[in-house]
Amino acid sequence: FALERALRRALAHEQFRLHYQPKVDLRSGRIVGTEALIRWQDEAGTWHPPDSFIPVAEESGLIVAIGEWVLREACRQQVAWQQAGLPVVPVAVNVSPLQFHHPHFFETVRTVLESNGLAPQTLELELTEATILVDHAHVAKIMTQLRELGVALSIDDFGTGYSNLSYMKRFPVDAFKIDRSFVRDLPDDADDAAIAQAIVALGRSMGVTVIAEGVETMAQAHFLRGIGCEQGQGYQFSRPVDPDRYAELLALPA
Ligand code: G
Ligand code: G
Ligand code: MN
Ligand code: NA
Repeated sequence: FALERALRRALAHEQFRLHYQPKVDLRSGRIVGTEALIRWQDEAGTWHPPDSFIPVAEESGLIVAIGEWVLREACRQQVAWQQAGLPVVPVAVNVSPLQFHHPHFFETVRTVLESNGLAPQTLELELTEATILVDHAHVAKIMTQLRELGVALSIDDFGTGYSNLSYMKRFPVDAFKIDRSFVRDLPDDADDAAIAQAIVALGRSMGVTVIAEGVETMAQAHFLRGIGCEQGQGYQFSRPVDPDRYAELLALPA
């Protein structure tokens, strides 16, 4: 419970920050989107990686409040970048299962966009398979509402969940993010190459954009581009960086 208490304090004392990692068009090299990733520096100055506190936040229910903070902050930042005259690309926010299934989730998203005067098209939500593979009727309803509003939806860590592909057909999504475990050993690993190709083919047949996560080398980027994967994200292009650094990247010509 010490960690839970520390997280409450972190929220109240504004100890969370967002870093941003570009998503890149593999053909042009241009930045076509960005993912907001939470960071926490406690009062002693120690940085905590999200893997160390997001699960606790999820178990305690605090993720609902933290997730709402992330959404507000990402939208506030998006407005600030737009006002600074930077190219407009969608900002993606990770949504955890509890947060998505909270009764007020859709209304929260709608209100945050509206209060920031932000076009829904500039927001994307990253959901995991774990989020969408329960309570189909409710999930489909919320996803449809979000899409009708204009918010883009992507499936994070694609391929690591149940991967019941017939479910995928029923859910309206804009992008599949190939999990980085399938990218790490590209291009040499024949199984991973086959998986990546299958996901790209699936995306193409469904009209869904495919983005590879965890792209760390030129060889991986080259292979992915060769099989028709449209976008990449990873250290090869940029680590997650603070908002000022991200604005610099966005302002650079591709
Ligand atoms: O940012 P990486 O650097 O360490 O993130 C690790 C994990 O934490 C990833 O699975 C990522 O999706 C998750 N994560 C990062 N930021 C957020 C956030 O704002 N909300 C949720 N729910 N998960 C996040
Ligand atoms: O689950 P999610 O995709 O939201 O997780 C994003 C996580 O992946 C963050 O922890 C981020 O720091 C990490 N990440 C981003 N790019 C790379 C990369 O090229 N290699 C590795 N190993 N991790 C990455
Ligand atoms: Mn993600
Ligand atoms: Na991921």
